[in-house]
Amino acid sequence: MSSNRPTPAPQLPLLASLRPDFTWGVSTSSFQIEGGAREDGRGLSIWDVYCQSGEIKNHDTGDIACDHYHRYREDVALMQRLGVQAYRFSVGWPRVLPLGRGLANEPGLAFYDRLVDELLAANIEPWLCLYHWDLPQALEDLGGWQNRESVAWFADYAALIATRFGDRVKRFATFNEPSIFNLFSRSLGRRDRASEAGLYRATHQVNLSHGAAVDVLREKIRGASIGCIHNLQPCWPSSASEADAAAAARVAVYWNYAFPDPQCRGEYPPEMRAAIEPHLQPGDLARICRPLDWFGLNHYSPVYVKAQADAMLGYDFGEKPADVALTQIGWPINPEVFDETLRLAHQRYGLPIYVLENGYGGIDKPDETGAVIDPERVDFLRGYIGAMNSASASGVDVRGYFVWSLLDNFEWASGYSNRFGLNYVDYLSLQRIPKSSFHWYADLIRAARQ
Ligand code: IFM
Repeated sequence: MSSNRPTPAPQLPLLASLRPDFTWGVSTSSFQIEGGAREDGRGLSIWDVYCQSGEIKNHDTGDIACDHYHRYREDVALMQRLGVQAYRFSVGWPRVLPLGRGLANEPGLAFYDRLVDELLAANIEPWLCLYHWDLPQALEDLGGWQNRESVAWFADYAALIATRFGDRVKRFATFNEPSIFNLFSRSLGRRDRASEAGLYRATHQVNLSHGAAVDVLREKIRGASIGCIHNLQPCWPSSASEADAAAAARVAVYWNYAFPDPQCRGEYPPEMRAAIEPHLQPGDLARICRPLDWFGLNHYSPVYVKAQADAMLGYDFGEKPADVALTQIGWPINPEVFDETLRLAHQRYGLPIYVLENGYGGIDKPDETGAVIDPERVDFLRGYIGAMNSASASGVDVRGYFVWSLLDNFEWASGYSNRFGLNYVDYLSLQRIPKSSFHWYADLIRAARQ
């Protein structure tokens, strides 16, 4: 096998302005890597069910995924080779509470015990996210986030996790990218009054669930460090038309501010207030806006938007201008926008920032020697980490950076066709092959920690 090292090692100026105690990490999520979908009493999630709908590319499912459920030791060993100080993962809610509430599933909890213990033994800090989109189907059958009871379901689930893991885990995120799972599951459909109200009802109840979980974690875990993870990306019109500009402005407010504004500033953005009003009860904003320790920021690229009159928020994804640099899966590459986004989050929310997702989606393949050479991903990471360094130089309090992702994995509706990993996964043999970006990132972390 070739050495997998065609790219020069990282240069230190890239890191010159970062804090000495900066945290380097990688992120994953339960449904995207675990597999073991029918094992040890795990319940069904909405994604198990959605995978049967025919909507997923190549009819892929999460049944086996990266088989992390069985191979977590090998995966922690890969993290050790990378030299990361932290690993962000999510707990599969239906693995630990098969019906979403009620009786806990001991074998499911025991899996996360083994994972956490393995991480701690490797000196890697576990960052546990409670919700990365795999809602138990049994709760969806009761209305899911549309049901105000969801606030109590989520608080009880948080209590279970806090009680079980709070002795060893201190870093907790309540939700990953609440605007994305709400927008993508609800707003791209056709406009009708009921579903429009449903979007805002779910939005508000996810926000209330966040606040309730923060209180539970705080009460049960001494020294807990808590945040929520938001996807912030500017939404730009895909043409010069007024209609596209209006659509981009409308979706930008929802995408970027519908969750962090009430959580961190105690108010919904003015453009959304009328739509939220029917779902708001006295005291709700105070329930949502609980003290947080950090702001989790995920960022990939700007988003191009066009007007789509019959869609719920009046938008759809639009064409990108021909001169925009793209990743292999067609996402714009623009590190300057990352710098601007970090500044915006710093100014608007004033919390220490951890970048908990950033990475390059490709169509990687092993070459004839079996090596996976991905210079495009290395260039992407170099550009984006450089942009973070300049944000830090201008006073943005950014304290950590986690690559999405440790492994190639189940990329939602794109199935396994889009690859974000520092490690290539051969989905037949389940072998992991560190890509050249893996070695580059390991070298960068080593340089940063010297
Ligand atoms: O894979 C996803 C992840 O689940 C959430 N943030 C964006 C990633 C890449 O699409």
